[in-house]
Amino acid sequence: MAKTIYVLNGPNLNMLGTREPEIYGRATLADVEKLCADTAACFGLTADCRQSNREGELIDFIHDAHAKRAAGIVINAGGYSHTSIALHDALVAAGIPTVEVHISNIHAREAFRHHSFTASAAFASLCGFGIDGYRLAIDGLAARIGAVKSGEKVKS
Ligand code: CA2
Repeated sequence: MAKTIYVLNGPNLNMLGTREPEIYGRATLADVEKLCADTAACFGLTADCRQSNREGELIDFIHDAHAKRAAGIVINAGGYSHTSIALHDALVAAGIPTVEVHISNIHAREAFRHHSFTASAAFASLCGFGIDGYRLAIDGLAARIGAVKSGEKVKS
């Protein structure tokens, strides 16, 4: 059976494509989720994409990923990235290879966005690539967990 990766998006990301296109672009969350599903499929992976505006529900998603033995997590915790020790703790406890994504370059924005609690629970972080960051994150996650692109040979 195909391995599953969880793609988790946090608060306000359901609003993508409706406001602040100069920062977040014009793609919608549905576009992001399709990009993730298509990219994951290239590696023979299934993407379980979820979004919540509630911190506790995002923690429940991480617990679910652990219970279901997910192969990886891609997370954009939105504003909670900068505030949530609870999300950090859930990711560490889950022990699942995780990549953090931010659509915008958080380091080129307000000082309160420069620190991310979720970053230190991830093996890699990407920011500033727009929604392409999700594709790059899945690419890197696939390499980390040994998922090979269909049609590509494993190097000996
Ligand atoms: O750059 C990112 O991906 C962020 O995680 C997005 C968060 C922000 O709080 C982080 O600092 C960086 C906010 C997401 C809000 O998304 C919206 C998009 C369009 C319209 C309204 C909100």
